[in-house]
Amino acid sequence: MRVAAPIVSMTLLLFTTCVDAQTREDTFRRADRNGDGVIDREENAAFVDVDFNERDADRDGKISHAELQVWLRTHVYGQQPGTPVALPTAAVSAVAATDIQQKDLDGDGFISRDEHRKAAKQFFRALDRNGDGRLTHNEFGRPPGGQRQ
Ligand SMILES: [Ca+2]
Ligand SMILES: [Ca+2]
Ligand SMILES: [Ca+2]
Repeated sequence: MRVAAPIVSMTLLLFTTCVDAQTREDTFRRADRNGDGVIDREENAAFVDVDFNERDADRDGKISHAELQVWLRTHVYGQQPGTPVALPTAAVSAVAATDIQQKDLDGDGFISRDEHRKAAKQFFRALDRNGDGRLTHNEFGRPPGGQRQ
């Protein structure tokens, strides 16, 4: 059975909903490969894996706390990779630690690809307000629990 794969991580949303509409826009466009304004299941699956690979810098199949901090600094604000964002180290460290805590189901201190997929799937469900397995631009742009228009 094919399972609908998820799309963005909790961490990304946490930051982007608080901070930066442009980053949300960029993320949506990256995930929406065929540009039809909807992120479907196949696009989700592809995006989640690419997203994992970006975070797992040393390609050992696990996202470490250090890797996640680097990723947050270089991706969260839609910056070019390698252009660190001036965020307080303690804040980035805390966000990374919280993210790992939430996703690390086996408690080894790392986020595995499988754990990443599971978390992203939950998140996708939260965003998919009408439950049709597709994310529209409108659904994507607002945090779960946010107000409907
Ligand atoms: Ca699409
Ligand atoms: Ca790693
Ligand atoms: Ca783990």
